Amino acid sequence: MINTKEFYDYLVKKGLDFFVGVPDSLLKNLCACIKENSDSKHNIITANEGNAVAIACGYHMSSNKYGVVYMQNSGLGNTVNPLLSLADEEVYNIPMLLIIGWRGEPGKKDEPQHVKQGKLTLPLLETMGIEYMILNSNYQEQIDKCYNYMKETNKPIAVVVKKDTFDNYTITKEKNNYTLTREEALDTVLKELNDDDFIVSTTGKTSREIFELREKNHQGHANDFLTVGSMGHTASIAFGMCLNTDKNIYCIDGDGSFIMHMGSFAVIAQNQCDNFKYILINNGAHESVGGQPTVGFNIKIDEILKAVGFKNVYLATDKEEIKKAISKMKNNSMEALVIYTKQGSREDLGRPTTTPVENKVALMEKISK
Ligand SMILES: Cc1ncc(C[n+]2csc(CCOP(=O)(O)OP(=O)(O)O)c2C)c(N)n1
Repeated sequence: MINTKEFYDYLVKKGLDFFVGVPDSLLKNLCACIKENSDSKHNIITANEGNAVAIACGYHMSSNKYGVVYMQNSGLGNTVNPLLSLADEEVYNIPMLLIIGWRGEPGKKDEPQHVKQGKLTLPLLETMGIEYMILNSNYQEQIDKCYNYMKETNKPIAVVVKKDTFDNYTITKEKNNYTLTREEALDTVLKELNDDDFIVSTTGKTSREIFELREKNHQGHANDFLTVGSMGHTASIAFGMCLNTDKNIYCIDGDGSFIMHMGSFAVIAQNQCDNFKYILINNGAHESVGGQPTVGFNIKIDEILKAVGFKNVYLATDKEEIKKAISKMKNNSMEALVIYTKQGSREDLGRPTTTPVENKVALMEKISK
């Protein structure tokens, strides 16, 4: 295993001291180390991975230094456009060091949403003409090579990081004063919905907790679409569903996911679907992948939603407020609820035991009734 702090220190020593990206579960320790040791001008946690590449490009142009862009391979798709039409040697030819967490590495067991992405991670880099190396304990030599490559070619280069590459580095989680956990908030929401209401829930622990709550309550899973991958698109999936059914669709989102593709809300809200019900659980963090902060607590999400066309946005910090808000949302059009929670989840939280296709088929059958 690589000592995380020594790796970080080596990057900084090389002048690779500007970090930008979206946190990843595999890079949890590295992201924690970057967060703890870099100030806010040297670590920008971005809305999505494409933004991170673009920021690294801007950074290079004003500093002539190389940005370090960190991400999960799930986010590689978000980077394709800026890597190929901005940083590419045939366009502006801008160097940066990509650090990519390799979920779904072939031969290693991982969740369904990571399998295809894992298989295609290296071929995708090859197709994009991006040189890469798989990070190992000779990292000093590897980073030296990356550095020289960027200097000589002005091209992006990637290091791909396997599971358990970095040793433990714990983040001091930013404490907030909220008392509800996400799971308690979800439990309260689920109890307010009935068998005719459908859910589209966001990537990460939200969907895992919903799955387990349904198991606990012997309710089945046919009412829930668990967006296991495709982070940031939950609201768009829910909106697409709303267009062809009278059933109420409750989108249950996270702040990281909301921020990732915030532009989609302008279009969704302007379409004013009566049955689109939006619930955002705001814990101010990417809790599912290690608790790195989002800007969720610094921005007024209710005002943003209202500004794009939601008619009313409720705020809740306890169970009673959640219940009250949902009873109103049920009958009103284009209303939303933002629930503020603390961070944290159960150690023994499981994962869905049904496959994504089983999940989809069951939902399609039920929603058509
Ligand atoms: C495009 C993409 N980037 C990154 C990830 C890794 N990832 C999975 S869940 C998650 C955090 C989600 O944060 P938020 O929506 O605030 O929900 P929370 O985990 O706090 O409940 C991240 C970054 C991903 N799955 N897809």
